[in-house]
Amino acid sequence: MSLDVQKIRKNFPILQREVYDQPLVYLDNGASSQKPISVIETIDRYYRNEHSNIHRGVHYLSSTATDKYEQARKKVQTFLNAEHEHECLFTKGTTDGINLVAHSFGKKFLSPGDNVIISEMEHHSNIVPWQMICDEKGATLKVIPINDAGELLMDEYKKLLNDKTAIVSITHVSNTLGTINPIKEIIDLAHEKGAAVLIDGAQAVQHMAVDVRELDADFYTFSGHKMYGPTGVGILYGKEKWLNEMPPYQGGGDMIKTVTFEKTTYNELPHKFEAGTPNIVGGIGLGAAIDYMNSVGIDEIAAYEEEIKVAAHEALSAIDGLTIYGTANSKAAVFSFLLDGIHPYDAGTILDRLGIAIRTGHHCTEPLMARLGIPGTVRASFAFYNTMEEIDVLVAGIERVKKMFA
Ligand code: C6P
Repeated sequence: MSLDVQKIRKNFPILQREVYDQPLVYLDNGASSQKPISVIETIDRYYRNEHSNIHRGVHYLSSTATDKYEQARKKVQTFLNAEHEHECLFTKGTTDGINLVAHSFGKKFLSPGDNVIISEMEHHSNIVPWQMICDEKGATLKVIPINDAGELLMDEYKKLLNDKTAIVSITHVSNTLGTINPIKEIIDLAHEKGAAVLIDGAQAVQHMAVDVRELDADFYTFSGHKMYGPTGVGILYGKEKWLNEMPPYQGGGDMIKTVTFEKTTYNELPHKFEAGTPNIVGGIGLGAAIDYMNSVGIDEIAAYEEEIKVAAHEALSAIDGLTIYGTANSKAAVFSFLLDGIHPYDAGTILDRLGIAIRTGHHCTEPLMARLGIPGTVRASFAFYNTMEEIDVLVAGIERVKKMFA
């Protein structure tokens, strides 16, 4: 095994606790991951010793807080291999990043008769902002269908793309199915038609290395809280050429150069898109999460999670009456499933009592549920701190659920 998982688990205080007198088996990492002590201590230290507003003061605390925040941006730049630091914008999270692009890019570059392409497996965050801006601009929203394994139908994508496609917005990894989409091919095909591409990386950056330059992504967005960082902070990467041309998303302090009642001029990147006092501790905490992931090794994380995925797939597939939704060739360690005749909510409630935290419901992918013809699923989503033994605990828990409903 490539990682010393028991050692890693000691870095996560919450993994030592019990719920209902059972050891916690945390398999809800797709919703939010747990935090290593280095991130917790960074946040604690910041509020005890370092807090001040940033980009504003000449005093010691303000300039050190500013330096720390900007160092975190530099870490993000390296993490994504972006060309410039100022291409990495701090946001509230993935939802905020997608809304920023939809409303700012959409305002400038969407015209009546244009189209925007998304897919059938998108999270509501990558559907609703596009519906809103398409309605406003008289543009059409087109949807790439999937096959029964949960893979995008690339031939259908090629048919949807045309000269009127302004932007394609696709998830890198499906939060419900685990499918890893062929985003390089998606980006290249879009670029052939002159369309920009936004990648929703909410379920990707915690599992694999992402290189926005190699991908040639126009935009790439993710949340801090799913990659071992704090809540309320995220990143939107955007190519400099787009960010320079796009109008600000919000107005306020920090995003301006000069203001008179007659006219305002806007600040340079990245500040043009960061109005108001940001989530300073969130940004610094996100930097600490990147340091933590680097210290474990992103390739090591990916390799170990692949082992977990193979083992979990084998174990879950062997359970009688269990159907897995999402069997793509290329997928992450995310398992949505249903048990014959048992409502996901009932299964989730019983598993919870056994100390197993999983998510139930539509996972903010209602159109995907409609495509699959089901109301929801039980979802177990793994992280690199999960163990092979926890797969056994999950399987035993599922058998217990089945027995209770037999
Ligand atoms: N999915 C899940 O349990 P925010 O809430 O902004 O951090 O992330 C939104 C989001 C966008 N895209 C994808 C692919 C996502 O998975 C999520 C968040 C969580 O699956 C909560 S609904």
